Amino acid sequence: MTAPKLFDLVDGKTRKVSFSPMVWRAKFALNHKKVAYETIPVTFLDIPVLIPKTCPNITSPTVPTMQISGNEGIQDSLAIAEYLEKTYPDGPSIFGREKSEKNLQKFFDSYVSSKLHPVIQRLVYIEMYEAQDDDNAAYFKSSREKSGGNTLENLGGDPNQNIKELKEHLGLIHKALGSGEFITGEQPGWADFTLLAAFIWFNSFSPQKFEEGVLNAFGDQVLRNYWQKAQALIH
Ligand SMILES: N[C@@H](CCC(=O)N[C@@H](CS)C(=O)NCC(=O)O)C(=O)O
Repeated sequence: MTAPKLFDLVDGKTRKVSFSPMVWRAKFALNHKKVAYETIPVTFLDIPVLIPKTCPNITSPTVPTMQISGNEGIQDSLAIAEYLEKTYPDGPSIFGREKSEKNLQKFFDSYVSSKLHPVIQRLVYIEMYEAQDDDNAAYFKSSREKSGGNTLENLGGDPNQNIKELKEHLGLIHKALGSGEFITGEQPGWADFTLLAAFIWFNSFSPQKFEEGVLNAFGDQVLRNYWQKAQALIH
């Protein structure tokens, strides 16, 4: 079997910073299954051009998309993780062996996507814009302003209010991590991958706000220890 190829979103300026939370979910899943893979770095503007060229079955391209045998592409982070779980059943499980575990992890995934992603997005709109080259910056600004119905600055809102809201949403997670384990116990799983991927996205664009809004949010070491332990999984 040839190594799968993962389209990986990078910044327009250096083309080196891999920041997409959804791509990171897929990378964690690949690493967890110990599957060797290649990455194809793409900027926002490369996505609609390069993905359908390589994987003609993908007609509304987004990242992550993973090219498997032939030119077939699998799109969507959860679909990629489910494909890996099915294709490599003997490796460590991503979702847990019981259906109930998978259901709970999908619930956690929804919590991260619906509660943490919007507030992190507001906190890093400007930094994401500034990390792009001219063409990607123009695309990022116009696409987000069109869908959000406001300027990037206004979409970002009040940073202090955002940090406060982030802390509120992290409260239950902080409590769950108090045991010192991963969300899924001794071994990390899909729930951890969704959370850590969101942290990577935030930290890539604003290490300072990440420090304040996540690592220092609760006046103890719980989230810092979790982040530190997770570094071994980030590659
Ligand atoms: N549900 C999809 C979401 C994919 C998605 O929205 N990806 C974003 C990057 S995180 C994207 O491709 N954006 C392209 C754009 O904004 O032009 C998944 O989990 O993979």
